[in-house]
Parts: sequence; C-alpha cells; structure tokens
Amino acid sequence: MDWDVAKGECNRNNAKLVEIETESENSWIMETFLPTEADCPSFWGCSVWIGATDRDMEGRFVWDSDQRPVNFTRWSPGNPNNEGPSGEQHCVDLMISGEWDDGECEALMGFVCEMDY
Ligand SMILES: [Ca+2]
Ligand SMILES: [Ca+2]
Repeated sequence: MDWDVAKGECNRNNAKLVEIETESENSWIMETFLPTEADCPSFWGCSVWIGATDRDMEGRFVWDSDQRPVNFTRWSPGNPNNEGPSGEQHCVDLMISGEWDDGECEALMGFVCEMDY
C-alpha cells in the first residue's frame, strides 16, 4: 500500500511506521521482516515503508511521528535522489539489501510498524 495508507494502518493499531535509529536496529528489521533476494520477484519488489519523510522540506528527513530529525541513516548509494519514474520522492523505504531509498509516497509497498511499550 502507499505510504499514507501504511501509516494509517499502523496508527489504527496504536503503532507507527517503524523508526530506525541504529545500525543494529536496521539489521534486525531487515533480517526479521524482509525476505532474502532469492525470495523476491525483483530487487525492488520487496521493499517496506519506514516512518521517515521529507515531505515538509525537501532534503530534510524527519521521523513522522514527532518530526524529529533523522540522524542515523543507511542510504543506498545515489539516494536520496528525489527522483522517480513519475515524480518526486518524499517517503523512505527499506530495501532487501538493508539500505534506504527515498521513494514516491504513492508507490505500493509493504511496511513495518512499531509500538512503544
Ligand atoms: Ca524528497
Ligand atoms: Ca530514491
């Protein structure tokens, strides 16, 4: 689903799109929730939305739940590039490589929610 619908699904369950703040958390999310490349129809086909966006100010990525700056990042080479087949890219997805890409918020992907205890 698109980023906003994914966010709504998380919120509806008293959760938020996952916010990744360390390398170990990034690895854990990747290993726990993402399939291996062999299990994906394509490299791009299995990415998941996470809670970062630069919608409000281009190039300034924040965690959506409280707008705090994204400090830890794991961008894939060349990203964020704000360029996609049909426009700008303002929502962040985690790829099966464990690296991040800015994607078009309208793109349909899986997603990972997180819940505070
Ligand atoms: Ca952008
Ligand atoms: Ca991108």
